[in-house]
Amino acid sequence: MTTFSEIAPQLEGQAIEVPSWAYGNSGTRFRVFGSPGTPRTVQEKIADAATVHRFTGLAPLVSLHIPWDRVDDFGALRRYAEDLGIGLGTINSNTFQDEDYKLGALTHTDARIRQKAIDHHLECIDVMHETGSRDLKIWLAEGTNYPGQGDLRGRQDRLAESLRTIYDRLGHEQRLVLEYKFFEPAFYHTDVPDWGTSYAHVAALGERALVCLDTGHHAPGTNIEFIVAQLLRLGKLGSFDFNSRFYADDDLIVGAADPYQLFRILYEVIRGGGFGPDSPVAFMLDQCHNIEAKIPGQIRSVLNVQEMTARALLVDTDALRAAQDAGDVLTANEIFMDAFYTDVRADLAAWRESRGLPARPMQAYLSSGYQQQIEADRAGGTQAGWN
Ligand code: PSV
Ligand code: MN
Ligand code: MN
Repeated sequence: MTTFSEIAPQLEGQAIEVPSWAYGNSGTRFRVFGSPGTPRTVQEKIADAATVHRFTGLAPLVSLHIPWDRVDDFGALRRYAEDLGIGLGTINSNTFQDEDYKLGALTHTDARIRQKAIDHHLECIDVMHETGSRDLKIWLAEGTNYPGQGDLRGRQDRLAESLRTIYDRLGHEQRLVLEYKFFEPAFYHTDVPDWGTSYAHVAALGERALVCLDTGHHAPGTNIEFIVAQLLRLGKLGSFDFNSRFYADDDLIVGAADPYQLFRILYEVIRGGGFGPDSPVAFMLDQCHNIEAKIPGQIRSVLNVQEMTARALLVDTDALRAAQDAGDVLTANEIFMDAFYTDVRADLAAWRESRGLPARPMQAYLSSGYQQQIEADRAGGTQAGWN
């Protein structure tokens, strides 16, 4: 049996990137609920992200969304974040809120609209140079609602061409991660519906193009850890967007709906060399906190990832391999489950304390006065959100 003290050193340096949009107001198509203390500016979102890092030691980067987080001086924004102890991470493009993109952006039949969408991505790359970001994340809201509406093949060809132009503009240290989603907002087909399609495009582009796996973007019952294993095997897993789903693209707190699935995913990440200081895989959250408090929601999220990582590291891999090789089905399963069922919370609390962090980050945040302060300071302003 592997012990916590044996695996603890591997937890050092774990980094989970948080999304700026988790701090703004969000909702469903039925209602967006406001909440006291919600940031009014990108600087306030960054301050909240830095607070999550201060209490957990787990979230050293915040990911930005353009144009939601557009500012005049990204260099100054970077310095602002660094002064607060964090960095600016992945830059997310947005081609889903412009009238021109109703029938497509990078896939559009009209060359002018395609160029407009490409130019937006080139602007994102310019931003990345200022912010020091490594990754450009592309999620496309493109597809069709009705059979016959678009030429499936032609759309793929135009997409490949557009992505090529964007990829060729990347700096040598920069990467493109292409996210897939099997439905919504288009419902008959989406242009990048699955890992295979994303893989086909990034493989054609080159080494610095990789797949982004959003845990909420699969059909129910999909074996996501298998996809993780396969992409790592192919050297093409670039990043995760972690969240939980029950029905659709729910964007709920990671590990809330199915902690065992998160454990299984993290086990494959570790197994495939995707965890640790030299790993090319970015761990990000892609979540919205529609009804719960946002900063505590993010604290809970990064702690869930840490907790399941610790449990996955506890799998006794030598014993597991021996049982697998011996064809001992039940022992192999038992070894796996033993690690999953191990409660690591007390060990993690003591470990945090030994590193100068609060043993219980959630309680420490709630009694810190930060929430009361932002509620007082930010009263009366226009809150940021999905805008
Ligand atoms: C829409 O599905 C989405 O949730 C994607 O997962 C993106 O990563 C995110 O929005 C931000 O653009
Ligand atoms: Mn996502
Ligand atoms: Mn999504």
